[in-house]
Amino acid sequence: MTTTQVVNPATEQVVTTLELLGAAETDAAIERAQRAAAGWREVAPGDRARLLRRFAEAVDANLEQLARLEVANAGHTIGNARWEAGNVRDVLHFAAGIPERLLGNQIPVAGGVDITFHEPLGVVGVIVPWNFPMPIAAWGFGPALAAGNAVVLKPAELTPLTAIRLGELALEAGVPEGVFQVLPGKGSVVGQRFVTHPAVRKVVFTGSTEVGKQIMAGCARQVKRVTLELGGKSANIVFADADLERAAATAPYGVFDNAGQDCCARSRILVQRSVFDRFLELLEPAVRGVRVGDPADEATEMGPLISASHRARVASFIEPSTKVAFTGTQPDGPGFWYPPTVVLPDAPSDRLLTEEVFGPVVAVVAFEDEADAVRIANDTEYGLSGSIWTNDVGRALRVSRGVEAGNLSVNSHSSVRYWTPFGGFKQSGLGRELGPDAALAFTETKNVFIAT
Ligand code: TAP
Repeated sequence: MTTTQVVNPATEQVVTTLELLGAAETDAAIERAQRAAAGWREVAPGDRARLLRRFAEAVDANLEQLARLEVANAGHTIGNARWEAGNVRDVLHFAAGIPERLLGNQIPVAGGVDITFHEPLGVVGVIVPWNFPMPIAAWGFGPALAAGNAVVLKPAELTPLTAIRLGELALEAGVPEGVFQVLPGKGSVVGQRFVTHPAVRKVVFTGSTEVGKQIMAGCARQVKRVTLELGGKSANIVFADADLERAAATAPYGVFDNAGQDCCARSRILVQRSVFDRFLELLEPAVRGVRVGDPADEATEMGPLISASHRARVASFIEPSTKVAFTGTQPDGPGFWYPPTVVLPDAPSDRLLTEEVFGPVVAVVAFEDEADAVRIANDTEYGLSGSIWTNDVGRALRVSRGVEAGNLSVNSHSSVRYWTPFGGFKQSGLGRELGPDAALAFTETKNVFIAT
């Protein structure tokens, strides 16, 4: 059996050592899920709803413990980690509304009655990255379970602890054995088995665009359903007519939250040329003011990066020729720290404008007018998120319609609400999670005609 050491990224201390599942154990778990799915879909809708509510309440009762676990495992600030555990609870409560409202249609036809059903798929495999271990897991397993599927969940090797605890809480809440299983292991072993095992009928993958493409190609062999949530290079567009003070004061939090390890990070700031210099003057104190340090400290706003190798990758983006405008602070001593960094690329082809850094590095560029802003915002293979700062409501709507991205915010940097759909355009993904249609991603529509 292979093992892995779980490391606290803020201290570099080993938190625990875990066993990783191999292919045979993964197959056994998938087969257990297949048997459990047959029973779970027969659980009366009201009872399935009640079990999900109990699961949500168990998460709520253990919220502080889950949050502390995430601080230790992923280096998330305690404030963020509490929000993330609370988001799992809320997604489960929202999902608990699904079983009793999974309505089909009765469609008028000649010669009989026609009705549609939303049938569960069977076993759903959810593959989760290390950046938001709790919420991203719940966006998959909440609605999937609600729609009557069994779930096998593979957390990232670096951050398995909260997922494992969520698996225990589901069982304590009364979710039947085998319906929700957490399988720590390598992507190339456990994750790949989700792709190749015929009993897994859908894969929900969140992670890099590169691995997402492999998952999609692998799933194609079995015409397996797939939802992909991939990378981003989102734009924060600041017009001259915006509340410049607020736009500058909030911009660091739109990109440096979770140390920039956020698929929705607004890692390109596009500023109208007439206010470019003023915006940078206002941005500098805001960036220097970001409190970087011990994630367990309530006042901390930014923690460390996830690992030494990830820090080396982030650092590799800053070359000797890179124009660094200014940086924020970072603590001394152990931990995978990297300071908030603001760069001014010269050319549109600069890697800092085209590639996802996934760290606390933001590129600021100037634009001329509305059309130029939309053109630059769309000059990327990605299309996940973005912000528009303006006091002109017409412009806000025009630019929102023009930017090719799945989740935009006006005079705000908020992307994620469990009530609303979430997902990417272009190479940022395929399909949507959350929102009113969440369950439909985990069901097949069946049409039945009854001759009268
Ligand atoms: P990846 O390296 O792609 O890993 C993501 C998950 O896939 C991990 O659990 C990984 O397992 C697993 N995996 C790796 N290779 C696999 C394979 N061949 N088959 C099946 N599973 C495999 O991404 P990451 O570096 O952890 O996460 C960062 C990326 O995720 C960024 O690009 C970010 O933008 C994206 N992301 C997107 C979103 C949304 S919602 N669009 C949200 C968060 C993150 P192991 O790591 O355990 O091997």
